[in-house]
Amino acid sequence: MAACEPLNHYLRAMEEMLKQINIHSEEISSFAASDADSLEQFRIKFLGVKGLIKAMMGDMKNVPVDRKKEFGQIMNGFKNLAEEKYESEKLRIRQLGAAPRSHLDSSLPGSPMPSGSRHPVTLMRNRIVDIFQRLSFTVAEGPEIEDDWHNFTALNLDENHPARDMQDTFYLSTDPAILLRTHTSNVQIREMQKHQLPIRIICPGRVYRNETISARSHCFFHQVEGLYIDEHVSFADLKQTLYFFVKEMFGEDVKVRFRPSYFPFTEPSAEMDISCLLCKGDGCAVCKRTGWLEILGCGMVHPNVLANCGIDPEKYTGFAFGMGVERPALLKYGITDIRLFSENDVRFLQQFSGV
Ligand code: 2NM
Repeated sequence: MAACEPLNHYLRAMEEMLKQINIHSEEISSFAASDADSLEQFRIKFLGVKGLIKAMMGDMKNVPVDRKKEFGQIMNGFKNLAEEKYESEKLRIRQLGAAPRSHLDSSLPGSPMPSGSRHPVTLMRNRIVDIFQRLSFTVAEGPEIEDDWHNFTALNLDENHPARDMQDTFYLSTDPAILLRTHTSNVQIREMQKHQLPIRIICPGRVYRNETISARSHCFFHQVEGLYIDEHVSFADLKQTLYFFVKEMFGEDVKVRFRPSYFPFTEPSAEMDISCLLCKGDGCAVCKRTGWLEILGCGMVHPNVLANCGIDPEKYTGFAFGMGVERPALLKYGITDIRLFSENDVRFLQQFSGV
């Protein structure tokens, strides 16, 4: 009996270890780490240098020699179970950390967006258009690619007018003649053709002329043209409308003068000057020592133009005017080269603000 005592002791120890392995295997299988801390606790408990598995491996010496192999396999399985659980939980916790975090405060103000600025030509065009809108003019727009009739013929320019020359106009085709409009008057022609009278429109837009590009002129630029047609519209109406515009645009102190001129589409025609904004009329380099700046052309719409659009010139009269946008913008902002307007250099553009 005495010889059996140590063997029984070993067997009991081994049975106890198998029981422990069963209990802990269940614990390991059902383990789910709630955070990195609880995962670390798991690692220390089972896989740490002073952990359960290390301790049980140490107890292998109590296992009878003929059971060592079997017990070793059980121990290895137990260790793998713990290690695999640890790795899979580590991965899961890391993915949880990468998910959107709920502590982000969506009510905080966002990072500021740098605000852009309007183009100086747009600023000047809007200023001009706004003033006429206050006089009940409405904005009308039309095509930049136009046929010969709407750009020239309807406007009373005969077949031999120099503006029709290839030297001055960009033709896209000659038969039929399709071109880039040389003024926004094509919009007025198209409005008159609708026969909805009276007409009171302001027409801003880009126009094209085949000119040598320099500091003072470009092959495209911007215009604002206006048209008012009704019964009994007179030259006095034209003058008062443009006086109002000049006062609003350049201030009360600015002086105005009309000079007789010629356009095929108006009769009589005039050009309007304002006293020089820089020298107040004394004479300087900007006004070429004249004391005056030419700002627009105008006149009473030629009866032929009204008739071309199907409007009875015996019943209706009207005035029209046209001005460039770049020239006054150069003056207002003290710019000396018109080419800056079309180069899109951000260092230039970001200097302008306002609406
Ligand atoms: C100008 C000067 C004078 C003008 C005339 C017309 C139309 F279509 F009614 F005949 N539109 N624009 C006109 C008149 C334009 O620009 C310097």
